[in-house]
Amino acid sequence: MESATPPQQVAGGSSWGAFLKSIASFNGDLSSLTAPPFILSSTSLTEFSSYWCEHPSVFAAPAKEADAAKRASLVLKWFLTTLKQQYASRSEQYGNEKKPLNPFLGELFLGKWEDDAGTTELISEQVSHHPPATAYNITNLPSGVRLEGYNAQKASFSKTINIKQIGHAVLTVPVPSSSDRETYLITLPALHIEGLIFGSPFIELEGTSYITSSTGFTAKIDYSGKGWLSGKKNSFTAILYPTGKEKDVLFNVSGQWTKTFEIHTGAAKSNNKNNLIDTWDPALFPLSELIVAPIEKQHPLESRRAWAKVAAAIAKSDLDTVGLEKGKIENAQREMRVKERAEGRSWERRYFTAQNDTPDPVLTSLGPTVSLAEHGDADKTGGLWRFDSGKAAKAHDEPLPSEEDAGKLARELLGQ
Ligand code: HC3
Repeated sequence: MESATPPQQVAGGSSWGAFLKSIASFNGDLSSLTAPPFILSSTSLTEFSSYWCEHPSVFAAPAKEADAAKRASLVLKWFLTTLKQQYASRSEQYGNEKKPLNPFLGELFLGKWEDDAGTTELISEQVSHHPPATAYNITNLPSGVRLEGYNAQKASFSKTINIKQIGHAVLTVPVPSSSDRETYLITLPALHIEGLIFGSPFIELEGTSYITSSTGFTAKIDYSGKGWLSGKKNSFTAILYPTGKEKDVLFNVSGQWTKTFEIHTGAAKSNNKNNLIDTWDPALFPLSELIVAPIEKQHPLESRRAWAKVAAAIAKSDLDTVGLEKGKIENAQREMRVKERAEGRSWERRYFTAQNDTPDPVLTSLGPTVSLAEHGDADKTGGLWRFDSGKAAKAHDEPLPSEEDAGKLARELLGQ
């Protein structure tokens, strides 16, 4: 794991101080932040979708639980275990949060996990560029547990970078010994960057997020950080209750999302070792390894292949080449959009379809509980994105483009 980089003057005259000044006047467009080279990450935001499932057996566990309330508590547990990967996996030592690559429209990140939970497949696609939005679908094949969702970020500056996440996730869990499936609607927490002034940025979550289920349970998660006088970094408390009856707490969870947490039955006031039913310590549960095809076997639009030259230049801190190679992709993408407009067509997403005209059944039934609009803020994410199994089957059956066709695609779409 890399260590935190202290504020410094770097070759090319790009200093942390200059970066802070540019942040203070930035317009909310995260992609426009010109960060110094030591803060650039070679990981694209399309890869972040994998952070939802780095413990596939925890992801699949609810499908084995017969009791509906306990199932909901396992879903809550899984969600809480993902927070460390989502928001701190890149900055384990704290203070090393970097600026990810801003994906191009149509960028793909595909992978799978093979472990005790069987095969779990991941599909992530950049479905919108203006505004930037990433959609994903993750399926554990043996259990049928499936997560789909999409997200965008709305950033603002007030003392630091504040990010509101727009979008949501939907988890589908097959109910054991039945043909029923239950759905969980998951909202995404807001976050801000701490430690900016010291040149060691890390994420703190804030506010409240929810998980609400078609079987009538809601989990409310409250995030807090280290205050001036008390509190610990990355803290949270969560309660699970029958939807609409917040006082009838069935389970409560508390701890730090980067460290350990405990699950008790009932309300927190009665917590003791007799009602402690589960604990989580990430140190005891190693992450399952995500398998990604070698670059030469990837589709030209797959993230690590498309950004390979930029990533190599970032690794060498060669800012000129980073700028040049990024510029090639951005220009080719701009030209493609102009061409599409002239031809009266738009980019065909490979795995997802925007469902803007038909009311979404999950948002219609569960959205009001968690204050999510029926249209899912589609105007801020370029659409209400849902996984399209028809498109996925077609993509699955399509052979990889020949070397010649891959070259053509890379030239046309990525300027390479
Ligand atoms: C804000 C963020 C980009 C967005 C990242 C998101 C919200 C993306 C969706 C994932 O599911 C969860 C997630 C985790 C981390 C978020 C990133 C942290 C920093 C990055 C900014 C664009 C970079 C700001 C620059 C700097 C140097 C302060 O890190």
